[in-house]
Amino acid sequence: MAGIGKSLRPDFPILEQKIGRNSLVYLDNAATSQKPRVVIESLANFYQIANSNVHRSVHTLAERATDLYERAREKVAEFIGAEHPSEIIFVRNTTEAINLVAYAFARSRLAPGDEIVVTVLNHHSNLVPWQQAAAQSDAKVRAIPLTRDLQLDMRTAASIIGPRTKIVAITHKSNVTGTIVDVAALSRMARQVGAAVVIDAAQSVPHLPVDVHQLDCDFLAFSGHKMLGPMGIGVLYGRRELLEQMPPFMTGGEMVLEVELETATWNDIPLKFEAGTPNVAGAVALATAIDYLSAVGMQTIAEHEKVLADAAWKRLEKIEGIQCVKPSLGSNGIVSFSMTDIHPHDVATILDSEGVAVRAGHHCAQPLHKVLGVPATVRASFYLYNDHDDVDRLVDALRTARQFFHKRGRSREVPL
Ligand code: 7TS
Repeated sequence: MAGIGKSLRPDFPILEQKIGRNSLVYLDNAATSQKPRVVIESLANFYQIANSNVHRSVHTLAERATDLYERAREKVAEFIGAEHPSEIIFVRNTTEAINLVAYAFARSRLAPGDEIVVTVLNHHSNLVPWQQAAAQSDAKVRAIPLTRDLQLDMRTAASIIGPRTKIVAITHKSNVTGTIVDVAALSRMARQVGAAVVIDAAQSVPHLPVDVHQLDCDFLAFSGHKMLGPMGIGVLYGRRELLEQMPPFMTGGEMVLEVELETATWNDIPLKFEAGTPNVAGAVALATAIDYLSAVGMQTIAEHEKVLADAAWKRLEKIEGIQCVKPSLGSNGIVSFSMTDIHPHDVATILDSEGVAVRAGHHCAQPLHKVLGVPATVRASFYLYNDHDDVDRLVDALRTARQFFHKRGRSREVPL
């Protein structure tokens, strides 16, 4: 099982480098993933043989670029089980995708007294846009809490989702605890009251099989850069019927049909939501990333990460002074913790000096950290190219951190 990490690692050129004297162990995959050579080449290749603007000129390069761009859309649609490619809108990232829904869908539908239901697991990018939309409409944001074992409290969810609920905006997989939310169950509750379901899939689409029909969601957002693709390309899936009804988010070129000096009519979906020149090379390279992930298999990737995280937990739990943020049903490739007397940023700095890249902080999930009772955590997040040697290096580096601070006495306070 741990075999895939070792065999895939040579495909990722960045992992060959040293950090100081140590080989790089990259465990910050929840922030962004590294890119395989085929994706880097796909980007370069687009600019070498196909670069042109899309959907406008008739020359050969323009048709080649348009064809590659639209084939990338088809590939994304197939990857997440969308019914039609027109339900796939290319955006910059998850954040932009959720803002698109909050502006173009929510603001025109919310009335005073309506409620938007979120969860305490939500990343800020699936929380702040809803706060803004609610403030504009005199609506209210309500949050589904966690149980003590870091699962979403589905009983309370059933009492919070009610006749006033217009939108249920949830995280599929937490970027801090790795908790996987039972989206299909929440969708059923939302359907009963006629609310729309928006899924932040930034941490699920890159790491496990995701099918929009199984989840029964209306919108689903994710980022290319967390799934081996380039930065600056992301995806919003939206149910066709809803996208067709919605006004545009941004306006300008490409998203219009007819423009008079004082009025304009809108293009069909998906172009209605893709104003201006899109990131064509990014979309094409994202399609290459999807091919790479599919060849390995999403279920295989999910199981591989779970094996590594479980191996890490077993060892971490034996290190003195470690408080584990570990959901009872597993953390799915994410290992977050804090250490007594050592600030998370100090832990991350020492780990870096040992060549181990992790993230420390609140991971853009401050409400969740309030619930956890700590201002910050250290997070190691695994991906398909990691292996058991990386777990060994993480554990060794944490022991070094422990020894270093024991010698120096208590950690100084470092601001977040
Ligand atoms: N939603 C979740 C669950 C995320 O983990 C992130 C990024 C986002 C949304 C935003 O994605 P973006 O591509 O629009 O920036 N999470 C992290 C993280 O955990 N560390 O750095 C970024």
